[in-house]
Amino acid sequence: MQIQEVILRKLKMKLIAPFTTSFGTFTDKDFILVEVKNNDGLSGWGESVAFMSPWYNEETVKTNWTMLEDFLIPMIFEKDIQHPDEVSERFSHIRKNNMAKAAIEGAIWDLYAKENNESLSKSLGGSASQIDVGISIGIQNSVQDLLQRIEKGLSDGYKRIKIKIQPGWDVDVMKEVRQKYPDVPIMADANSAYRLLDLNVLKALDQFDLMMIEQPLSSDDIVDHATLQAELKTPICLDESIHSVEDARKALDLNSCKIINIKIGRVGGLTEAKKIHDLCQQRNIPVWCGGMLESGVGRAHNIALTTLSNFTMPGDTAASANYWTKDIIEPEVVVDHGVIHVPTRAGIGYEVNCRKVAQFTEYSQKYTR
Ligand code: OSB
Ligand code: MG
Repeated sequence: MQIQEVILRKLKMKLIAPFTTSFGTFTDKDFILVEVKNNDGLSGWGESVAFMSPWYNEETVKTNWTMLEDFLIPMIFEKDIQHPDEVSERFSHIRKNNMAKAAIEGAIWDLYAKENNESLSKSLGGSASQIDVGISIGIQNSVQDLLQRIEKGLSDGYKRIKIKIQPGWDVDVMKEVRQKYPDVPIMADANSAYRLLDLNVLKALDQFDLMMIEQPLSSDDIVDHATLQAELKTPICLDESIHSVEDARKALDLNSCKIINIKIGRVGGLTEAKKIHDLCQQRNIPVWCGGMLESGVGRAHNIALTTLSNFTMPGDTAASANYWTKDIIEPEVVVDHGVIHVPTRAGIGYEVNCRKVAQFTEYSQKYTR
């Protein structure tokens, strides 16, 4: 593969409803869309999942733009690529900046699949024709609002409900949720809002028979999580703490978690995501695909990754309509009885709607080999 041109676009899309986590509230989604073009004018698409502020990890839209412009794009132009697995290898002497790396690596994977006239799912070694999905519900203003959101999620067919928690929005809230929905598969995501000192609160969540609790402790921790897991019945799932297959190996060696949430951006791309998937499969650790409020492009990458065989738990890749009035892909991602039917067309399997992209683009820059 020879990449002839890269186009970066900064988009802003309004979320249908604000999304609140323990680290902040999103009303809009600001992100970078990456387009890579080969000699034949074929395009591959990738999406950076970095936010405007460094509150989920240390990256931002601006740091990603700088990394892409100053380092990653020039490295892609340096020499041809035989296989997308070479991209993460080529980037390996640049520390972290995983979301920036993943954005362009994802575009190259899409282009590679299109050049081979096969689906991205197939290029990655995936085989599922449909994937199970759940929904992630942000912190609400009232328990009443939360119960309404759960009701809507269930009537839309989602296979499990993830509820964001934080100190003061946890045990009492979950009690009411369980009263109304005793049997629904429910999990909690704390986004690092607790410390070991909060053990009593976290232990109190055990009574609700949650599928898992996601990232209860610090975003960089795997040691305290091991201490906590030994005390909890509820399985811990790590999100923020896992940036690589090496991180995953260490967390599993320490028994810091029983489940891993794989996000392509957080781990630096699809190649690393596959490695984590494979390691977890060997160790009998289930994985599922996390979400970062992606547009259709990032969503399509998540869907392709989720077709690998150890993605045995419903992911966070909900329907386009859960986030956007109008997504930037055609067709949009739809969820039918809690499943997404995996597209079989070449590459990410959805057409990027250039008119919509233009409408949401605030600025863009073209780079030529
Ligand atoms: O921790 O999984 C998370 C959204 C933004 C930042 C972090 C997270 C989330 C979600 C939403 O839980 C997942 C989605 O619907 O895309
Ligand atoms: Mg999470």
